Amino acid sequence: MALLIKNGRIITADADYTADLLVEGETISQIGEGLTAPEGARVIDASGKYVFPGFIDPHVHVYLPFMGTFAKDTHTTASQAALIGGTTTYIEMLAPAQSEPLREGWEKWTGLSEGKSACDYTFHLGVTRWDDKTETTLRELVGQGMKSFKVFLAYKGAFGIDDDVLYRVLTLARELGVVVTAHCENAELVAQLQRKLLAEGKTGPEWHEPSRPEGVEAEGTAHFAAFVEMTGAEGYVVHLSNERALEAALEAKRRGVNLHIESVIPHFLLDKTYAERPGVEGAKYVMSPPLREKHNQHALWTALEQGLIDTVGTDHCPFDVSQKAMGEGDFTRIPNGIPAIEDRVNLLYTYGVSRGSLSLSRFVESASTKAAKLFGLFPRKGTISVGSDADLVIYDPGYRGHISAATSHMNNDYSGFEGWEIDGRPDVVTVRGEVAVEGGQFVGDPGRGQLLRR
Ligand code: DUC
Ligand code: ZN
Ligand code: ZN
Ligand code: ZN
Repeated sequence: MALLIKNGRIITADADYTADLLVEGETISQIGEGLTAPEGARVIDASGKYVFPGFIDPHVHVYLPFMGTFAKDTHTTASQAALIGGTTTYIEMLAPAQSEPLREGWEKWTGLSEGKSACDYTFHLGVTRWDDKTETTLRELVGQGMKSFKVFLAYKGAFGIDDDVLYRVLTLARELGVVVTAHCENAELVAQLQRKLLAEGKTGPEWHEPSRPEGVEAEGTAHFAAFVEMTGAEGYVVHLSNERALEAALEAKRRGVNLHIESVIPHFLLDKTYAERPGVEGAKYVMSPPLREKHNQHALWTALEQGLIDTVGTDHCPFDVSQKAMGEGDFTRIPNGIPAIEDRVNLLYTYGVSRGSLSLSRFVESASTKAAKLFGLFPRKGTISVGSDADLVIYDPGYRGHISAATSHMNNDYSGFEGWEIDGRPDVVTVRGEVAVEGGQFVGDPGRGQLLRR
């Protein structure tokens, strides 16, 4: 069925105007004033609302075995929560255990997602070990359209790789023309500091941040940047959390290193005092890199508005309260992560655009367009133009509400943003031309999402 969206204020990374949009099939067929609806078309009046391109979350974990347990979402729950929050595409980190060859990981991750997601999705290929088949598998999967890699410099003995593997991955990526995304914390420093703190009897969640301080991330960032520079590859720092790491990345960029920067919504809004709450209340806020001192938030918002930070993701990673409690008496055993896939867009809009620290164009660019450009989805995704997929968010800036685990659609029993106000929300969300969300409710086809080959 065709869809005519009338009188919306259309916002893209480089335009802001009021017009009608005609959607036929899965794509946008016309944009203009006074468009008439073809017979049988559904007409939606978007007066007083924004029309944004579907938002893209470049960094989520849906299936994640971690510290002997598993993140709680399935693609069914994560994708519906994403859509309700305005995210129409997400990129999951495919992160095999080190005991698992990449091919097995690929089969596991695709098996868990196929036919389960309501929105479109794709993967960053996590390289967690290098065996005699890794290179062949990477070449094959890149050939099938999986054009980005993920490496962890942190997590010694789990996902983390050493410099030899880092060099190989970047060299191959350079040859194949794919971006390497990296979790940049120095694994050895983290392991040593964890050991020292535990030996001193410092076992609560408040010691998570001191076990991986800003300098550990700054070192990891500079380290990754040096490898990107020496190999001539294209790098992307994920979840950059603080001013020192930002300075390290910007310094590399000034030298001409081909590096992009992502920060994630918890680091813009939450500071380390949340993780200093006693017991499991603090454990809820344990993620890596950790929540930082508050002054870093100002640096992130400023860099975001200036375009120095490229993208805003979530690092969505839902562990519930009982899983968080596994780390009682040893903060190194708290599963890392904060769920946010549903809330990223509303939080960025509210505390960025609505409260005055982010322009509408930067909002759209950092939460949608730039990820599409970096990861080979543009202009199919990430913009509103004739021929683009009709992934659209009709956003109501007049809505007032607040975030709560009780009303969330993510499979979790707490929210890191419990009680936070939101100044807007998606009213209607479409995925490739079909309405998936109306009035805050999922009304779409639960299995319609496609694996995007790029
Ligand atoms: N950080 C998290 O907080 N969770 C999953 C992995 C990561 O790097
Ligand atoms: Zn990470
Ligand atoms: Zn180093
Ligand atoms: Zn992550």
